[in-house]
Amino acid sequence: MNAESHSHEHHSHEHHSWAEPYKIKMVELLRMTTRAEREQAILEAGYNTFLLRSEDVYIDLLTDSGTSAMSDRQWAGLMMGDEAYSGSRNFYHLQDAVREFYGYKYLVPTHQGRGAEHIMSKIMIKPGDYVPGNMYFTTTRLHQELAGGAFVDVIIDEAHDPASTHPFKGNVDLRKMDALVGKVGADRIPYISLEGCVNMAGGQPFSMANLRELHAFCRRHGIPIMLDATRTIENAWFIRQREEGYADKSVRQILREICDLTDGCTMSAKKDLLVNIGGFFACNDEQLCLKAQNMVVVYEGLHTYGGMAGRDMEAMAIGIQEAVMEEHQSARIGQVHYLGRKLLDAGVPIVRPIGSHAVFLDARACLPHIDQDLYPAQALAAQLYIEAGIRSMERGNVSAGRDPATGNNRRPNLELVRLTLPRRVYTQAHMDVTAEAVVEVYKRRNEIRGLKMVYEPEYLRFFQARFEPL
Ligand code: P70
Repeated sequence: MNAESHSHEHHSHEHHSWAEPYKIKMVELLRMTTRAEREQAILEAGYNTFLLRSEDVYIDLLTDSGTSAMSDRQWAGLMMGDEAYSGSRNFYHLQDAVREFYGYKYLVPTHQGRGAEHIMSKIMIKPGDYVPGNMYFTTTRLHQELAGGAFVDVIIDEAHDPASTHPFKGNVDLRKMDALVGKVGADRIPYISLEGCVNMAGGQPFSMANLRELHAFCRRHGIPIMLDATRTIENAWFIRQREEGYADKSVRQILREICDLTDGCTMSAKKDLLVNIGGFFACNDEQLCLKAQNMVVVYEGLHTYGGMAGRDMEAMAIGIQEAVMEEHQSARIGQVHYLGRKLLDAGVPIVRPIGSHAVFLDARACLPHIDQDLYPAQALAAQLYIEAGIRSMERGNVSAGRDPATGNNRRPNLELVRLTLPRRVYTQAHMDVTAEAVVEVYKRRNEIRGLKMVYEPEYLRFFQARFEPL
């Protein structure tokens, strides 16, 4: 109660400085490089930041996935790993934590998020089905397609506009849902995939009001809501900050309220849950759980570990408890917003509002002279690496891939470079250096040229594609 009211007081002074609710016990030394070394490294990496060696990177903002710092308690949890093949005590700890904080009855662990997506897609989607979602995610959509389904985007239009300041750009457009049901029929829709802090839209939350409306709609039509719970705790924090009636509720309460309006989830625990590896599928329906348990032994591992070590499950169970702490989210998202505000103040075009886990540069606005099929965001990410050894990730035309029907690049409206912040890893000075480097690159934006793709793998091409400068 005391801690609760204290942190609320903290929130009401939104413009005061945020601070980390931890101190540093161990550090990892970084290697500094010269500009000439970086020019060589990115050339060898085919101008793809995924193909750089991490030792050649100074500040690694490629992803917040599996890159966060675990706490001393989580590290202690690793030592309590029960590595029995079956029935590990750590599985039961994790199941208890998922039941307590997320509220789902049944838990099926997987090695990471896409393992859970694979299993859910296989057990729920029939060939010819349509799977609506509040914007695509790369791995999620691929597994839907591999199971014979077609993804349908039902996010509000504002989400595709980097300049729109709508506070809940992750919302589902109920008219788009209604139109889909009218067109294909509810029996061709196995579920709607609902993501918190929508990654490809810039880390944008949905509102509780929108979820409640969606829930009513889906109940009417018998369509389950399957949550992509990867960044839902961060979504809960935004609801607390922005939505009428939630300022006095805890992140923990809001998380439960979200999950209670859904039927199950897939989870990449490498984000919100502060672990380096892991994921799960969870649901309330026993029959669905039995199907998932049966599938997990084919692709991941026994249903009490699903590809994780016992120690990983223990670290995750502890991570859940740390992730719902108000002061954790306040510092985590506070740091993202600190970096974002610096770039806004310098006039650099970024996706607004600033999201949960990253600041997204609007490469289309930065580099209007580069056609989208010459991959402006890919080129910008390469330049930022050359400038200061900062690694970011393309989230534009390369990530979106080709339309299976036409074979053409999808040319999405959002052509972005994501500067993603690991949790509890970098300092405010790192944010200052990052902002300075982005501003330097932005100043010489007119000299930046596009790229030609010279190697294109079939699936998830952005991971391994290679480019040459024009
Ligand atoms: C990222 C990572 C993973 C992710 C996610 C959402 C909302 C599922 C997953 C899959 C890693 C990544 C993945 C594909 C392309 C680029 C980067 N996102 N749902 O950096 O989980 O990686 O554990 O299999 O964000 O955003 P996993």
